[in-house]
Amino acid sequence: MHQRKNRRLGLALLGLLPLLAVCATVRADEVVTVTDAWVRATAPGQTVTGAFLEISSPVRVRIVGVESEIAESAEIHLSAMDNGVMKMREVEKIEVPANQALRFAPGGYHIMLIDLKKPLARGDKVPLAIKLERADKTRIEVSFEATVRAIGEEPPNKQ
Ligand SMILES: [Cu+2]
Repeated sequence: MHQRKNRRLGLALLGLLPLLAVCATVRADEVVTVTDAWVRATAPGQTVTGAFLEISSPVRVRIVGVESEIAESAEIHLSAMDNGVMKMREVEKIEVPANQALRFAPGGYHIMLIDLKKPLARGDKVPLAIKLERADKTRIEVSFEATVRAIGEEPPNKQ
């Protein structure tokens, strides 16, 4: 079991060698960027909502968790059509490829904020954190603020 793991890790590291040679001084936590972060406003009585953003990194990282102090819990979700019905499911991790922005958008990946501690109105700022794992398994966290947008005021879909 252990040996198998080590071999896989060895292969992963070999794959990284050319990249390390090019950017040996780049540290993922200094350069992972989150842009266009926004949260959908809540309707009266609503205790869950979604957060959306774009994340990019010059080195491959893996999203392994999300957090916000305004919610009891937060999960990474993926929405998808299933027999004509939009459904969402929890995703444990997402790979963010090097130099290729990954978009969280309505109808796709989103951060689900569950059991909100207060209602969210247009213009509110929501603190969020994304936990990331580097190729060498060390972890970093990116913290940022998302702006609450009113329903119907969502940014146009870029795709
Ligand atoms: Cu969801």
